[in-house]
Amino acid sequence: MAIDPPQRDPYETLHLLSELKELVVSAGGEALEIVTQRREKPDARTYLGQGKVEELKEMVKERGATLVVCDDELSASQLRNLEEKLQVRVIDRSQVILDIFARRAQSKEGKIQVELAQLQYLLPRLVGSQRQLSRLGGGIGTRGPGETKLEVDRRLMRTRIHRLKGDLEKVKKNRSLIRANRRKKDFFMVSLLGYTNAGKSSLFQALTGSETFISSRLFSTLDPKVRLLKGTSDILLSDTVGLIRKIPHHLFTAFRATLEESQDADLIWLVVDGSDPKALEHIAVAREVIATLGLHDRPLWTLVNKLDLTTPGSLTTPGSLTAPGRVSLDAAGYAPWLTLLLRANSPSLAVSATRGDHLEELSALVLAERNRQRKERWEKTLETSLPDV
Ligand SMILES: Nc1nc2c(ncn2[C@@H]2O[C@H](COP(=O)(O)OP(=O)(O)OP(=O)(O)O)[C@@H](O)[C@H]2O)c(=O)[nH]1
Ligand SMILES: [Mg+2]
Repeated sequence: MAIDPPQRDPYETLHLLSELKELVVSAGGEALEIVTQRREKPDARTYLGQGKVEELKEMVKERGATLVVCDDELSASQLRNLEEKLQVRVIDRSQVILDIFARRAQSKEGKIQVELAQLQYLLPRLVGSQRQLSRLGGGIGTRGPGETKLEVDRRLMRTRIHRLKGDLEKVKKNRSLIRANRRKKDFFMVSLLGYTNAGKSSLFQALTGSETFISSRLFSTLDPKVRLLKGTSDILLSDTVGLIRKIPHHLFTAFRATLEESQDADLIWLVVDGSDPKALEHIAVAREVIATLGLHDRPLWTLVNKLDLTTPGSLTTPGSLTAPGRVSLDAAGYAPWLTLLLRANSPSLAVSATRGDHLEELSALVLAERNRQRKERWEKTLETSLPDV
């Protein structure tokens, strides 16, 4: 559910909710109904208005729903009031994302990060609340490495948070040692960043030949992976966790250590799903994160992926009503909006990780970029070491 403010384009609300639906599915749930209410701002007590809550209650009963998910973050009292009225569990978007992360966490580092984010999210929501976590039962938002620990009291939660932060520091140190080692060996580092489901891991797999977990569910990758680009001995690709809009704050902080794998990037590939009507927005979200990580000064190429899906037959043109069959292709054989996307984000290249389009070209371009950067560095060292005349 979400409110649909009058100043917002109604399609925008639907897009937000269809992404929320994807998140619910990725967390192992099934979305039965979408509920929106046109109003300026959320009701302070129950998020939706009184009448709408009643309507929702009926719907929950009728459809046998066991969970209500809100796209916006809910306060502790909104959660409590809604649960009381609806008689089912209510969670928000952040909790769904946290839950997916908890399911996917494999490595020790991933587990620490998720548990930390879960505890930090829950702590303020327990204060003054009557919610008893132990009574919540199963379902989305209750799973994960933190599950049993969530039943201990707040004081213990704080101690646990403290301990996890310490553990994370150790992980960070370890990572930076590995990175320093890599730097010494003068590897050329390419970091793949981008919205979740853009195809980063698919591209990584195609270019390195190493098996990776790939799926149409959101947040398939949590742990960063680094491998050599096929046919080279000094170019490393690093695949990392996907991004999403409104990423829960604590999760972002917790996963910073993971994202910092990109800290040494000599080149960033911003991977985007070119067949997604929201491609432009996904690029904006990724750019914001890249800036937050202090990487905006690095050379960045936009890789518009899933070229195989952007043929006129399957094309979804953002904001336009052009009938698919009537899109005329330009000289490059691309639909006009794809060319616009490429131009607006240049340097850029359209690729298909699964069909292999332009991957050889991409590898060749990386080699050239590595040589260019090396030459530039040598020239700089030469300049500084030459005596003044
Ligand atoms: N048609 C098509 N599908 C692709 C292409 N590249 C990736 N996919 C599909 O897109 C989905 C997501 O791919 P991933 O490689 O897991 O995406 P990701 O960016 O690593 O996603 P996260 O790890 O969740 O951030 C999978 O179902 C892939 O099979 C492509 O070039 N064409
Ligand atoms: Mg991935």
